[in-house]
Amino acid sequence: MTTTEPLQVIQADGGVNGYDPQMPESELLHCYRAMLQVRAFDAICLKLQRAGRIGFSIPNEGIEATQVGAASALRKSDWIFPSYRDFGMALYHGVAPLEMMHNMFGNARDGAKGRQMPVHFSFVEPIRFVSISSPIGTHIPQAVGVAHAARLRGEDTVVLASFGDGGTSSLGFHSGLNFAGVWRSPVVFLCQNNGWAISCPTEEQTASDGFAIKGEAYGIPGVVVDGNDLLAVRKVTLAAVERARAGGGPTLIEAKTFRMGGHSTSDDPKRYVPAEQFEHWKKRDPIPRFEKFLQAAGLLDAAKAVAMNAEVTEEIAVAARAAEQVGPPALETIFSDVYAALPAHIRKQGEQAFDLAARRGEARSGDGTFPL
Ligand SMILES: Cc1ncc(C[n+]2csc(CCOP(=O)(O)OP(=O)(O)O)c2C)c(N)n1
Ligand SMILES: [Mg+2]
Repeated sequence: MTTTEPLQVIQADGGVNGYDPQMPESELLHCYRAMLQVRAFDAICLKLQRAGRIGFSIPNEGIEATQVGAASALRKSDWIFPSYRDFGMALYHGVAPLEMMHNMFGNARDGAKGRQMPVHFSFVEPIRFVSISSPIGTHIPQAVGVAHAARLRGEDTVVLASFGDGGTSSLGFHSGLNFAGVWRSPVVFLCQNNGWAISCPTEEQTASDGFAIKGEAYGIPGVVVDGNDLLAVRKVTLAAVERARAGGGPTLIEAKTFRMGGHSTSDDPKRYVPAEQFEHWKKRDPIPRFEKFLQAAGLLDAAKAVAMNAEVTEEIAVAARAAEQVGPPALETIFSDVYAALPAHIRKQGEQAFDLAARRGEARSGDGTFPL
């Protein structure tokens, strides 16, 4: 029921042993571009954070193929319950980097009005990308609930719930998988096993033989895949999505990968990750690996790769500059989106807050009126 050897498609020389991904050239290049976008977004956010221009960011280097490969198996009508290391799924589905940068700066155009941490994105269009939740694993039963609701309504929607190896120790993982198994919910669980939960290594996380096997206790088949092989991740995710859509129930995918950066910009992984692990995984970088495949298939050459990289980096840099120009959300937005009709005592508190901000010279354009 559970596979143990990670499925691979792309070989060291870029060959695929006759495998046909059944993706048009434009789609393969779109996947490549989305991975470049993740890496550029990461690199620029790291610089912004180090320069004190944003507060925080989450590195994704090394896991781009897992995010993009899995996202490519979904329809726009499906739902994503992501982990905080999954924004490549949003980029793949066409969320504009500028929308994401508004969140990184917590500015007035941020969809969450600056109330979320950076990287805690949520989007309704072009795909339902549910707000990342910081408490690990809490989104797993929520994803199952949405999948169950879709089934009750007779929709053919599929839900992807993504989490890390550390997420499998949460209560949400066990209750979520249990009910998904009982209800045969149309949900795909994606465990990104990157070997670490901040500084906790896999061997201290679980005594079981990997993570895919954990599905068996809940009657859910498990599949292990090479998470740095975009075509392999897409292949297993597509099979799981199609099974779920056809009423076949959930699947637990374990994607073996590695984060080449810190847990967050507040972390220094060199203090706990052995240097050999970085060297081992550097040779397995998912982007050059996919480049080799594209080159072998005659879809990419060095000049085109350089040009795409430059174009994507410029796109993200332009987005960062534009988002930084947007001011912070107006003070009154802390009173919005909660009440249909603002209670008198809240209105009074607001007016006092606006008055105080004005007297201190802290009021900005827009502060001091209720939009409600
Ligand atoms: C319930 C809960 N416990 C602890 C934390 C602190 N914390 C944040 S990220 C993290 C590690 C999660 O590791 P993993 O699930 O493997 O994901 P990765 O960061 O490796 O992608 C921890 C322990 C938290 N956010 N929520
Ligand atoms: Mg992890």
